[in-house]
Amino acid sequence: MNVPISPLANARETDASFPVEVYRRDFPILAKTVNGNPLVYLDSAATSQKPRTVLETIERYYTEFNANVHRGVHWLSEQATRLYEDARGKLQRFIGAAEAREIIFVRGATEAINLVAQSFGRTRLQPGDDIIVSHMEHHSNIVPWQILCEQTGANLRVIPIDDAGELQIDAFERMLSPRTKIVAIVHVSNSLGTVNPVERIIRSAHREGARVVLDAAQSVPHMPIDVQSLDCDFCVFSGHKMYGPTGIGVLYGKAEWLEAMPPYQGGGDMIRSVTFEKTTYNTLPYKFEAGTPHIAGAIGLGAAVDYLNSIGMESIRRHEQELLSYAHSRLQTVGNVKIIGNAAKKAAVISFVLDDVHPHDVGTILDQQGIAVRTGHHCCQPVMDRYGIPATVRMSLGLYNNTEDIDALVRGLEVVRQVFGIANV
Ligand code: C6P
Repeated sequence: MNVPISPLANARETDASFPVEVYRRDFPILAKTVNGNPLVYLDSAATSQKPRTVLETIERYYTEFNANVHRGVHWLSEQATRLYEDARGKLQRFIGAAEAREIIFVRGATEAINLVAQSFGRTRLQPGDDIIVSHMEHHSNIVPWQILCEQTGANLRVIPIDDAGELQIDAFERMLSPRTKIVAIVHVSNSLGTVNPVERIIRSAHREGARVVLDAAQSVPHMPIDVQSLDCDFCVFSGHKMYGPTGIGVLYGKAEWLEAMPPYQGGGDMIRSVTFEKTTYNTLPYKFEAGTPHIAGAIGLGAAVDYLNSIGMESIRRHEQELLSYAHSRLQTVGNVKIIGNAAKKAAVISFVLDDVHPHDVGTILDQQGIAVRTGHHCCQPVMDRYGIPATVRMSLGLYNNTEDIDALVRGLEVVRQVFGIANV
């Protein structure tokens, strides 16, 4: 096991500078009981829970300011527009983008990747060009590129991963050539937890003139991100994994690329003028926000950003790293557990299998104890194929998790072992 074990890894208490019990009270759902047990929520990689401030912000928007944006001269519309654009500014500062117009509100990471593939990719790729992805991508960062390859005659190349779940960077660098047009890479793997060396990947790709799409769906909620210092060309993430609402997410793109890209969808708000002879398009970011946007979602996401800033992303990262180390060491005490993904740098996710017990059975027995984990292929079938397994059990962390949650999981797994008669083997 390569994950560095922090001095606190075997202690029951977490860092006193991170008052997790106080933060837990911000999340009303964590007070629930499920199947007669206190809820233990270990599925934040699928979606995070929402703090009260986000819930209240959305309610307040609908009760006090609801109107369409960019369309009305009336007071309510001006308020809604101001709140919506304020949210854009919050997202800009949160990820260190140079300008607010580089933040495009979309439905989530999936829509953002499809937008880049169809707008940026479709107009630039030629037969014989290469798009590079890695073996650990989410289906959302594979299928849009496969569709683009079918449309343009480009080839999809895949960076292999090793047994620990790390990218084979040398293989990637050998793969790069002047034919490489796009490198689409996940920052933190949702199935293995691996934190990829994206700074090096971006530098190497740029040396060959390729553009980099960073899938930050599992990194933005867990660590500070600065898109300018990373120098990625595009960065995508979903609001619902970072304590915001569902149905809202962000495409960040460098203005020079977004300016040059054609619209992805046509409709209201993305035009400057329309006649039957010719339509001209709006400026950034509106060119890519056709139709009435998810106004409440964007404003709710802005509230989530305020909440994260009030705690501090570096503090969240440290807390989750300590908890991850604790979870790794505790899970290793459970007989018959095999962790899938032992990269030296991991974040917030541990996938594992328990002998011959199907992950769905593990998940069902844990659920009976109020413990929520995800089981299955986690939208990463190629990762499962790489390890020769159909599925894993995945526990994933949010800022509200504590050592008690991990202890409950360990106790829950002992119950699974008893049910399947593999205890004390
Ligand atoms: N992963 C999980 O349980 P959307 O669905 O658009 O919000 O996010 C897609 C996505 C893209 N990239 C990565 C790395 C992801 O983890 C996800 C979503 C969830 O792992 C749901 S499948």
